[in-house]
Amino acid sequence: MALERTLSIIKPDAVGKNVIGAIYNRFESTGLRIVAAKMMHLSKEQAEGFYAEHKERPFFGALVEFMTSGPIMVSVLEGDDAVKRHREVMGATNPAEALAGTLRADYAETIDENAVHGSDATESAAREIAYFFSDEEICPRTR
Ligand code: RTP
Ligand code: MG
Repeated sequence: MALERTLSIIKPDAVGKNVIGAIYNRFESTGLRIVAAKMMHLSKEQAEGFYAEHKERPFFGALVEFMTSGPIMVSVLEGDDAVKRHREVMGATNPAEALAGTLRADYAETIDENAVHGSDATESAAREIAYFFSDEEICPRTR
């Protein structure tokens, strides 16, 4: 198994529900380590840039509006197979299809407001981490 990093976003709906700690707890108990974190309230430009790959999709406008509707918690998670492991903890994009015990089953209401984001591959993880964090802001494990 490879040690990987992935980008996590706790989205405005979940921050509004006051479950940042509960979600971090789930990451830690599944073997993922938080190596960088910050709270942000994205501008329209920042949200559009982050989701640029979706700009032709019909849900793009609603997605940007949602992601700018309140603060988010952005984190870098590190661990063995972190990208896949994180996606498993998150559950399916549509919470109606998310397995019991996943974050989206527990905290998401709809496909549009689905509590969390996670990078979908190591390449997108590298790009997404660099979108929000400088190298100096990432603090790998030392003990
Ligand atoms: P994410 O990027 O947020 O981790 O979610 P994902 O990979 O599971 O889903 P993706 O296809 O990348 O879509 C990004 C976000 O856009 C919203 N979405 N809405 N109404 C729809 O059909 C629809 N499809 C996607 C969701 O908020 C999704 O997380
Ligand atoms: Mg995605």
